[in-house]
Amino acid sequence: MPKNTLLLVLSAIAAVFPPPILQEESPIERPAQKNEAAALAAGEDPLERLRERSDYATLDKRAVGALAVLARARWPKELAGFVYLGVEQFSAAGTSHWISIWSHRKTGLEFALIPGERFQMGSPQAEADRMPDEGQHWVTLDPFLIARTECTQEAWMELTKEALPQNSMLDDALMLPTAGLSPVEVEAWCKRAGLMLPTEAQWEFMCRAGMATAWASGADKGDLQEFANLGSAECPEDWRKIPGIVEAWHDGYGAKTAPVASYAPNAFGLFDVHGNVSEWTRDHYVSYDVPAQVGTGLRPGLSGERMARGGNFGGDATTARSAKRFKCGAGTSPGANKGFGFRPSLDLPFPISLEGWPAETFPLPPGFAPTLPSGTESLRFAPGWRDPKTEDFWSYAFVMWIDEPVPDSAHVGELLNGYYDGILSVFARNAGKDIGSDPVQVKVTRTAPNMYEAQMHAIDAFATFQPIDIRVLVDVIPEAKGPTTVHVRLSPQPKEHRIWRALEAAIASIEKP
Ligand SMILES: [Ca+2]
Repeated sequence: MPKNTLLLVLSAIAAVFPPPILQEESPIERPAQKNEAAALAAGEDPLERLRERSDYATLDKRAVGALAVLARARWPKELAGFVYLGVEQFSAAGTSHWISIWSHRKTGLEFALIPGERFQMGSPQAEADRMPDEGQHWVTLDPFLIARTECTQEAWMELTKEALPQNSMLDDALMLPTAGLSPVEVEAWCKRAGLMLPTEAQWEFMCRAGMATAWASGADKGDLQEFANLGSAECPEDWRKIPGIVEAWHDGYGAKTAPVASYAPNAFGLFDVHGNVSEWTRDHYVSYDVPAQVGTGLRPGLSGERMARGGNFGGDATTARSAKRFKCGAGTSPGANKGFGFRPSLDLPFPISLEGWPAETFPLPPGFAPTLPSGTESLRFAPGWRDPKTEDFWSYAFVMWIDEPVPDSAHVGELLNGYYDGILSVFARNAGKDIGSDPVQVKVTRTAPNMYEAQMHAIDAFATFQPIDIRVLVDVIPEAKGPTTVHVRLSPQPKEHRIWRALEAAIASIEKP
């Protein structure tokens, strides 16, 4: 029997429990906002750093406070709906982060400003009970706001000024999560509140709070006992006989939701990321073979199957893993399932200007590398791509549409090798320099299905005629019909450097000729 159906059947026989007691929160420290803002305002744009370096953005209390103040200048429209409360430090599983806290005016929910970062989504091969659809890969996120708790019944009604829809819990306890509503219903509420659902990638990033382990509480599932309302020893006898439903421990709540924030938060200060209710996400269920969009992490595609994350009061620790993807088929009626709720979020847009980035389009194979496949290539160059005095040096992006099947790792290496041996030899010859007959060596690593990262050692013939090490990211997008699309970004800059964001934007700006 699918777990969904089981929840429906069994929630009816849930035992009666004593009234919930809310955990008292530690007081929030309120920084001297003006001084901090002034201290940082003199330097470079700190929001650039907020986007790139979560260690900078969450390990330094002063910086987090100042960034929060400056964020209001950057996003006046988005943050007008919030009151800044201050910064607070959160610790879990030996990790600590400073996070700025915001109160959402229309709903009263508390939000955390989550820094942007490039993070590894999915589970490592060694994680117990992992599923094949959790392949590990890199996703780049911009900062976003997300509720510290699941949406409560109180917050829902605060906005609508009406009783909850019939499907919901209809419980007297206002601090219980809103549950039993379909993704369409909760999206309508979010829209009315000026909020949205988090993308699946945003959800996993905020859930992990920097932890690569199976749970935000660490690698040992026993630590979840203080951390999550899962299926537990309080559940009815029938539940405990079924594998995958309950853990042997007591967590204080049986076959029912707990008031939000009844358990310890993760290292970003977010409650109930594991358990209580599974949380709807913006994405439909789409394979990780489809690259996540840079910024929001959204994977485009309408499969009809909606994603929910984090597990709920009717599942064991495995079903609540950070990487676990739970899909609800188009034919099911998740709206009636009391194990499903949501946690609203808000994207903070970070448009990247590509002003001054020249674009060019060439037929393939190019004259300098006649062995390459036929097709078309479109490029966008960072303004200083041929100037070794700039951070843009050797930084550009291109899309190739090649009349060949999907290349594998070895073929990606051959493509890069052939391309750069050819083009550098031409540049060297034109400059009257000798860089030898084999100026390029490439080492390719597969980072996810159809995603590759290459280290390219080359003799630079664009400007310096000196050795240079270039990092190259290659995504291959298989097409059902027609040419294979290949995205290539390259730069000698380290992966944290802002140029990588611009290169992603450059790829996104390239349209098929
Ligand atoms: Ca949850």
